[in-house]
Amino acid sequence: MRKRAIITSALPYANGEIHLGHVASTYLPADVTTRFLKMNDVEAYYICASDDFGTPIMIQSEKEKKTPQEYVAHWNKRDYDDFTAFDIAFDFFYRTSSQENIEFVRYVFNKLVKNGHIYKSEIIQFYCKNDNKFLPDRYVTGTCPYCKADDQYSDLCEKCGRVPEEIENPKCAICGALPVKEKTTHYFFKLKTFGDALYKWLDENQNLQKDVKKYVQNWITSGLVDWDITRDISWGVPVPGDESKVFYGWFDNHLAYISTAVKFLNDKGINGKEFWNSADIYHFIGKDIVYHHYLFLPAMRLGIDQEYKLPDFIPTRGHLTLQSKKISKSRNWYIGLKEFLEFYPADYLRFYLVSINPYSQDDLNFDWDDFAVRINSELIGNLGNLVNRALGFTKKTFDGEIPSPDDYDDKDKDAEAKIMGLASELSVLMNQNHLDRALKKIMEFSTYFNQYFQHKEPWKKGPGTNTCVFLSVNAVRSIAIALYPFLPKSSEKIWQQIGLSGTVSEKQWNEISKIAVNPSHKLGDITPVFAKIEEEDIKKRKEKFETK
Ligand code: B3M
Ligand code: ZN
Repeated sequence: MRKRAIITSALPYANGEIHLGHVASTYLPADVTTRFLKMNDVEAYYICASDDFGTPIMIQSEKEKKTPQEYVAHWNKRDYDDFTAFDIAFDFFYRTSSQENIEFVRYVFNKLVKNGHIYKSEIIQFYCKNDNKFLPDRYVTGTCPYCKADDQYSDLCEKCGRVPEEIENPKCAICGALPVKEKTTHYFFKLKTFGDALYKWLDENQNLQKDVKKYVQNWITSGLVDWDITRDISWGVPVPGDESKVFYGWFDNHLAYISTAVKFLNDKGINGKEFWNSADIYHFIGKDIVYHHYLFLPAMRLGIDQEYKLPDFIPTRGHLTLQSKKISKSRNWYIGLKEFLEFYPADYLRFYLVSINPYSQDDLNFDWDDFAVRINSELIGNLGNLVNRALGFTKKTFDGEIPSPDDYDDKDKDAEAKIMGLASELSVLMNQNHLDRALKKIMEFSTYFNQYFQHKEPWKKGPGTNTCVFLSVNAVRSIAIALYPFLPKSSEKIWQQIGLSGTVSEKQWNEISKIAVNPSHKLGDITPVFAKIEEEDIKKRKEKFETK
């Protein structure tokens, strides 16, 4: 049987445009990984959805005088279009407010009830008398009870990553007033009772990042608290048997990973549940939602008897800062994906964001000058140069026809070995999620062949010229394939210029290490694959930020 995989990335709130911060930590690494898995004959599907429910969306749609349904439909489409323009190739992009998800969420709740993991409890909730609203989650700000960080939302401390039981010094986030406390009845998930099982699961899963595991296990050791899973608002999945309440967004959203995948697969005529349970499950996330993905999500799956298996990989990455400052939509300190792509090709951004993004929780920084330098000197100066040189020289000197190689000297043998070894060298890094290092390896391979070409001086047309041309064009072919998960458009362009048939997307990964451009093959038309970023241009882009 072919290996199977389901890849998800954190579901974007249907509440605003996608910006560079989103794609850097989640969507791009997941897209690169999916493309890589597909090239390795894994039956892999990349699944995502808009995250439609919750108080912020309800309040914003009211402000815009739209129904919540209209409001989320708008953002669902816009986000999908922006992702597509960035060559994020979802196999299916759906929504948490789908009928399938609503039914699944209610099903899971009922099963959790049946298994004894849910209880009802009267609680005191913050209530704002100005706004006549219960104030859940982001609607109260205050001081984190654990790390004492100020100005944190009541449902998540951004400093220490924990979910406060009760925020200190509360304020209404809408009007700033001191909220009062009112009684209401909520449903709770017994997260506390899952501490041991979660600890064990983390211990046993060797694919999870060690440092993340460690601090999640520390949270478990210092004591979990039961989780309030309902809200007194109208926009959400209604609680079975208590329909005036809805589920908290974090109860239903991650269930859409499953319901969306299952719908997609069932529609294809594949048994979705069976597929899920025999696949490697990947959830790509940013480090701010570790708590939800390493505790709530697995606990809920344990609570329904693992009817759907737990994740194998939860690749977790840091946040993007912009010109070394924290991205903030409200302060307009961000770069919208759509706007960015009006100025530069998707592949430039993909190249830059993968290059600066290690497989860790370290933050990464978008810097306009650094972006221009890396594109101009690395992508164009190194890789573009090799492509141009090898293909251009063949065109000029051999009328685009690959010559038969002569005998190999030591340099040629070494160059050939480099090609033969590339696929597996890259595989090791890709399988460990070190996408940045894999991309760097491709760049080193390109540097190597630039030097090889330089050393061989084929323009002197001495002995060994044919071999040099033959191997260099083959190296360009290897690059075209290896580049595909990272820069799909450029990879296809290079492929066409070599004059090869079909598309790279149909190629198998191990093809990277084959010598498959044969003597007397004819190259296609050659034009520069990349265009340099001009200083003037970057200056203009930067101006917008320098005035802030
Ligand atoms: N919608 C976005 C975030 O907190 C949130 C992710 C849901 S993943 C199930 O980054
Ligand atoms: Zn208020």
